Amino acid sequence: MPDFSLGGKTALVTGSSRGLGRAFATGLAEAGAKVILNGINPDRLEATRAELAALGHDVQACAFDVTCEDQVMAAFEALDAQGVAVDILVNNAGIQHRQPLLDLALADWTRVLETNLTAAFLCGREAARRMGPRGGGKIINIGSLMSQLARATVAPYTVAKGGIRMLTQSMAAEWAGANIQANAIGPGYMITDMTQALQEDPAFDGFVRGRAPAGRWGRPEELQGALVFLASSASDYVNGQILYVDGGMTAVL
Ligand code: GCO
Ligand code: CA
Repeated sequence: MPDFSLGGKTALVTGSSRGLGRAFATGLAEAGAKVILNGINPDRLEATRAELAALGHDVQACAFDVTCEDQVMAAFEALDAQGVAVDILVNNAGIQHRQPLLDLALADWTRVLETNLTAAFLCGREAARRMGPRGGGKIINIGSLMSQLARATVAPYTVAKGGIRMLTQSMAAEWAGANIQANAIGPGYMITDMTQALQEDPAFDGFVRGRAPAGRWGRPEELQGALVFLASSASDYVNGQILYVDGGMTAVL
């Protein structure tokens, strides 16, 4: 039996006050990890921290903006000062902006790229600078179906998520020798606030059900098994991969 336990490990999950990030944080905590929650809204973050703590999980909140280099560096330095070492980093923070390319403003393009891609570089770099000297670690970047496939109206998100796939491969190329495994999860269409408008659109809902061999949307908890695998020593020889958890959607036309 390989070791899937995360006991004694500390995980930082960016963008974890709600949505998929919250499910990721919960899954890691259930597997035994101490979890550092992150978000930019301190009140929402504290509310989530209190809820997960009430379930008996070992959680701590760390509010910072993942797109701001100074804040990312300061957050890691603050964790250093507390003696908290991040063994597992989940680069989850993300936003969506749906608009046709012809109408897209540069500011929206940039905002989506910074949040969904540049932030993973910044947090990954700070985490890896510390993991290497300590003997290794795990980085899990959150991709998307759009790491592989495009659809109209979500170009900046698609570009960022495609970039996540290649950032993951670059991290593996550069950091495998330091015993850091960097992999990605590519969630399919999941039931979260971010996809609420899509779920409520009968045409889009029908598209998802028809297009996914599973015939349904995914639930955030259905990503937890893949995450725990990629965060545990069971995946120590898996590096630079993206694991699609999408009800089979990327497997078929
Ligand atoms: C969209 C969605 C995406 C998807 C997801 C699929 O507009 O296509 O909002 O965020 O839900 O990333 O993997
Ligand atoms: Ca919802």
